[in-house]
Order: sequence, then structure tokens, then C-alpha cells
Amino acid sequence: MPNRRKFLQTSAAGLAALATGQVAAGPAARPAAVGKPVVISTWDAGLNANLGAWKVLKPGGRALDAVEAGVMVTENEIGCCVGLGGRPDRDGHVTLDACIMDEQFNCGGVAALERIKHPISVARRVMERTPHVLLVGEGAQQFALAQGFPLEPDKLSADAEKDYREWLKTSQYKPVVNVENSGRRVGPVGGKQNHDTIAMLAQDARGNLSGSCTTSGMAYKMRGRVGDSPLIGSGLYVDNAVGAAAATGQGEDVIRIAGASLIVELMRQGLSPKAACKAAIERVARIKGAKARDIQVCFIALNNRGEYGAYALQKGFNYAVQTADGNNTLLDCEYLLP
Ligand code: SD4
Repeated sequence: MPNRRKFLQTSAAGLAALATGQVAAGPAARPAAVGKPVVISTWDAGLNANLGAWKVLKPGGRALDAVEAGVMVTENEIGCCVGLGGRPDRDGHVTLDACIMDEQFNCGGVAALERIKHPISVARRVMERTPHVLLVGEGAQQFALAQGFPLEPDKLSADAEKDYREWLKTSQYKPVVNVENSGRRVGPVGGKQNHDTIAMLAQDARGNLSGSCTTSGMAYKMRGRVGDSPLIGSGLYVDNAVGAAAATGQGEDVIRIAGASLIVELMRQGLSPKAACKAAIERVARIKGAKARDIQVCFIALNNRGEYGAYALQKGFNYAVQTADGNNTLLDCEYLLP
């Protein structure tokens, strides 16, 4: 029988965990691959992001710290398409979405966050310091400020300003693949640099998995629109006993199939990361029918044996992989529609 003192100590710990929302579920499910870290991330910006993650993973750091540090590199890249350098909504405001998840089902996210440089770090604070999973808009900003994140100027980057002025001439919003760019860019016709998301999955030397995702969302979206990227289960999901998955592309169609969660469940059933991503893409294609040609959706996945894979709906998606042999490589992704 537990003595009274021990019981009180345990209850206090339980209450503290409840107050922060952190899952105190004991040790994470035993990972399969131990000793060889790996990190994968979306698009070519992933190459630099992987280097940031590798600084944490190589000396034996935690996957959670790696996926935060990694995508912060991209959030910092002015002129890139993630973070405050990203394209605004149709009213001219840059609104940011991000989420993060660790090896114990702890997760946090922010949506429609404005004027904060590192939404991924605010997402992590939501995970670690609140009983909630998702904070949005004004409330997310209020929380960020209370946590000491500085309020950045309400100003578009020079590139974004120029493109926005151009876009305002027609104000045409059609979230379709920009074929002029071989399908590489996702967003409204006439938009530039519209693969505006980085998603990252990592396994550390202990074999634990974590993931992150951060975006300025679809360019010239409606004010208040939130995509898949901050939504646990759609833009990102991690189950340490199985694997992790993340998405980029047309958020509405990722949400429709609960993309990242679906892929993890398919891997649980025995599919390889690539086969699971492909099955999810096939589901999107089936649902969209002829309209599938108007969108791009792409998934990356990593299982707990350290195997990775990806699949896209259309040509043009690439992803970056850093492995323990020292290589950081950009891979062209296979795709469904010829
Ligand atoms: C969104 N999934 O907001 C994001 C956009 C994206 O490359 O991934 N663009 O829907």
C-alpha cells in the first residue's frame, strides 16, 4: 500500500501535469531504432533547416529540440516564404500557423498569429505551459507577449509588399497549382514563392520521434482562414510506437482526410512510410476527382525504425533528408498524377 506522504507527492505531480496539459504518461513507447538520428523536411528550404536540426541531433540532443531549432532557421530567412517574410492574407496581414508534437503525445499549436517571429516556439510554449493544444489569433498573440516574445513591426517584407500590390490589381484568388513553375509552387494564380510551409520530422539517437510544422499559410487567403499546418492530426502527427507524418500543400484537402494521422495509422498497419503517403494521396485524388489537377498535396513520413518516404499529388515537390552518414540531400518526390 502506498503511504500517505507518497500518495500526496504523486497527487501533487499529477495536478501539476493537469495544470500544464503535459501528458505524464510514463516512458514513451519503446522506439525501434536507436543510435542513428535522422531528420527530414519539406521543400528545398529544408536543406538549411535540417542543418539547424542536425546541430541538436548530432551531439545526441532531443528530437523535440531539433525540430524546433530546425524550422526556426526557415522562420528567420527573410525573403523566404515561411514566418513574417511570408505572403499576407487578402487584407494585407501576415498570419502564421504552427504546431509541434513530441514522443509522448504532447502537442501544441498556434493559428492566425500575427507579428511574432517564431510561431513554432510559441506553439511549444502552448504545449509546455498551458493546459491547451491550440491558441488562435489575438489570444495566441497575447500569450506570446506574456511569454516574452517581442512584438514585431506590422510591416510586409519588401518582396511580399511588391507582390501583394501586384495581386491587388486583380485580387483573384484561385488556390491552384502554378503550372508555370512545373507545379512546384502552391497557391493562387499569379502568386510567387507559394510553397510557404516547412514541416520537419526527426528521430534522435535514443530513437524518439518529434515533428514540427510552420507556415504563413496560403497567400492571399481570406482573413481568419486556417489551414492544416497548425492542426495536430492534419498537418502533423507523431506516435512514437509507430512513426510520424506531416503535410504541405492545399491545407483544406489535407484536413479533409486528417492526412498526417491517416498516414501514421497506415504505417501502424504495416505500410512503409512511402506507401502510407501514397495511399493518403490516392485518397485525396479519389475525393477531388477531376479537381485534383488544380491542387497540390504532399506528405512526408518517418517510421520508428528510421525509414522515411514521401509522396505528392503532382510533380514538383522535393524534400530534404539528413542522415547519420553525414549526407543532407534534396530528393525529388514521386507523384500520382502524370
Ligand atoms: C496551408 N498547407 O496553409 C499550407 C500551405 C502550404 O506550401 O503547405 N504551402 O494550407
